[in-house]
Amino acid sequence: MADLEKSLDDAGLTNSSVREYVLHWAQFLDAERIEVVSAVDDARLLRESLDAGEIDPAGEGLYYSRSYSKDTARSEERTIVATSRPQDEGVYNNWKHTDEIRPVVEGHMKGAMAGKTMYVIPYLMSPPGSPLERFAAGVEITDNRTVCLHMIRMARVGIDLINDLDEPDMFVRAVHVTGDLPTLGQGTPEDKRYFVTVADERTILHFGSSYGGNALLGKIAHGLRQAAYDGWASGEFLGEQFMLLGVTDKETGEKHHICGGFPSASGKTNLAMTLAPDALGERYHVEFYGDDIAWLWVGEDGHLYGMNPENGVFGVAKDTNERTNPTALDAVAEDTHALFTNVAYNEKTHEVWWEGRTPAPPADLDGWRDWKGELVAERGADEADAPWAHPNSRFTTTLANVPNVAADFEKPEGVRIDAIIFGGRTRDREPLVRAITDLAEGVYDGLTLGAEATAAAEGVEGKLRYDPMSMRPFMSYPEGAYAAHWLKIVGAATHQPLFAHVNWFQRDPEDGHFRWPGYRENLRALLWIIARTKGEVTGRQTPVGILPLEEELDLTGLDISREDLDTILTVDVDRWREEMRFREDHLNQFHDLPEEIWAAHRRVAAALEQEASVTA
Ligand code: GTP
Ligand code: SPV
Ligand code: MN
Repeated sequence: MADLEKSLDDAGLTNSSVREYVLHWAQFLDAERIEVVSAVDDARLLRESLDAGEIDPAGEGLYYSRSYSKDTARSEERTIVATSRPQDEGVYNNWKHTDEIRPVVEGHMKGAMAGKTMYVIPYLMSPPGSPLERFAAGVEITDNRTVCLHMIRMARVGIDLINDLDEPDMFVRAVHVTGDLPTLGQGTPEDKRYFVTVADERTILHFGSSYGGNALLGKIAHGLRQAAYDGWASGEFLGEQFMLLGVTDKETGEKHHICGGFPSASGKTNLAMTLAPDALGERYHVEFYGDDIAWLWVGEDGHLYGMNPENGVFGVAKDTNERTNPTALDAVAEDTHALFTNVAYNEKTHEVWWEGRTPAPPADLDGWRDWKGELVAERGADEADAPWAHPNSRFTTTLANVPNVAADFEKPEGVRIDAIIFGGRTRDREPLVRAITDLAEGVYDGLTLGAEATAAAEGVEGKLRYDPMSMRPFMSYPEGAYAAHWLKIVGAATHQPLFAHVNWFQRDPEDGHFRWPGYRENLRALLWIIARTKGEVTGRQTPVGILPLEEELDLTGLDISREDLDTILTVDVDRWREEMRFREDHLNQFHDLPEEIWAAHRRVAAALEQEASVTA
C-alpha cells in the first residue's frame, strides 16, 4: 500500500478524492503496481505495447491491434444502467437496482489485477473551459495498455486535468477490467460480461471486454450514458449520439452548424468528415466538429449550443476509400499515430486492408491475415468469401488529424446549432430529406427514428428496429422523461433550431441499388436544410413534413436517374400509414410520454389519412 501511494506521489497526483478512489480500487483489484497515464506518455506506451506484442506496426507511425474474436462490438444485452431509484427504469436502459448488480460485477472484478499493472487515466470529456466541464472529468482505471492508447486518442488525458478540479470530488469513477476473454462465455447463457453504469453514483464498472465502447469508458459510458443522466438530473443539458459539423458558404462567408443522430454505423463519421462534392467545392466548405457525441445546452444568448466532448474518432473502416471518405484516409495516414482494430493485416509488409478500401482485395495473398489472425492464403473453400476485416473494424485517430477539422473545434463555448437532423438506414418510405418546423414534432420524429440494425452492435444485421434519437443503446433514463427533457431544454431556446429527417439509404427493391449516391453528395440535402432555416426555400408541405421541390435542390453535376430522384422526393402514403401503426406500439411502451408527443403523432396520422382520402 505504501508503495502504491508512493507511485501516486511520484506521478504528481494531488487530488485527494482521486487518490482515495484509486487506492481503494488498487486494493480491491489487488493491483501489483499503479501507473498514472498522461497524453505525453503515448510514445513510451506505444513502444512498450509493440515490445509486448499487444500491437503491431502498420506503416510509419501507424499501429494495428486485434481484439479477441468474440469481442468485436458493444454488447447491448450485457449493458446495464443501475441506480437506487426504481423510477429510473425505462424500456431500453436495461435498468437494475444497484444493490442487485453491483455485487455481481464487483465479484468478477475482485482481485483481477493480481500481478498486473493498474493504469490510471485522468481525462476530460470536453474542451477545457467548457460551461459543462464539471460533468466532463473522469478517471478510468484499467488493466489494459491498449485501452490507454485508445483513451489518449479519444479523450483529453492528463493529470493536470484532474488535479485542479473546482469540485475535487466531482469526477466519474470509471473502472475497467478486461477479464480472461476466452473463458467469459460471450453470447451464451453463462455470459460473464457486465457493462454497468451506476448513473446516480457517477460510477462505471465494465468487466469482460477490451473493445471500443465496452473498454474506453470516457467515450460512450461516460460521454453518452452518464452524460445523458447528468444532463437530465441537473436539468442543464442533453448528451446525445450526434455528429456535429459546420457548412461555410464561401461566397457569402456565412457559416451554419448542424448536428444530428444516426444509429451506430449509419453514417455520422462519414457525414461529419464529408468534403463538398466536386461540382460544389468552389462554393461550400464542410468543417468537422464531431462524429459520435454532442452535448447540447442553451447559452445565455438564448441560442442552442453544441460541442463534441471527444478528442478523437473511432470510425468504421468498412467502405472507407478515396471516393467515399478521403478525409478519413488522410486522418489515418502515415505519422498520424492512428490505431487500426480488427482490419486485415499483412505481417510482412505491415499494410492494412478492409472491405471497400479498394474494389478488390490485394491480389498477392502473401503475409495477409484476416481479422481473426488467420492466413488468408490458407483459407478453406468454405471461408473463401468471408470478409478479411470484421464488418465493425475501426480506426482510432485524434481530431487534430482530421484535415477538415474546424479551426475552432476546441472553442470552450461551443457552436450555435441551426438544425438538428435524424436519419438511419431505411430502405423504403423515408424520403431524402423532410423538414419539421415544430419542436414537439421534431422530438416525436427523433423518438420514432427507425433503422436497420448494423454490425456495430451484436444482433441481426438488416432487421428494422426503432432507435430513439439514435440513443437506444445509450439510453440511461426513462423515455418519457427523456422526451420531456428534450422539450424543456430545446424549448428554452429563444431561437429554435430546425428539425429535419434525412435518409441516404433508400433502395430499389428490384436490384437493391441505393437510390441516392450518398457520401459527399449528402451535402446537397444539408444545403437545402440550411436554406430552409433562412426561409430561402418553401418546399412543399406533406403529412410528414416539408419536402424540397426538385428545383430547390442544387443537383449540379449529380448522377441520378429520374426514377430514383422522383422516388426519394415522394412520400409513400400507404407505406407511411402502415408505419404509423408500428409507431403507435413503439410509443405505447413508454411511460409518461408527454402529451405534446402524442399530439404530434396524432397530427401526422390524421394528415396521412387525409392525404389518402384525397388521392383515393
Ligand atoms: P458509429 O461510429 O458506429 O456510431 O457509426 P457512424 O454513424 O459514425 O457510421 P459511419 O459514418 O462510420 O458509417 C458506417 C457505414 O455506413 C460505413 O460502412 C459507410 O461506408 C456507410 N455509409 C456512410 N455514409 C453513407 C452514405 O451516404 N451512403 C451509403 N450507401 N453508405 C454510407
Ligand atoms: C457505436 O457503436 O456507436 C460506436 C462505437 O460509436 S463504440 O464506441 O464501440 O460504441
Ligand atoms: Mn456511435
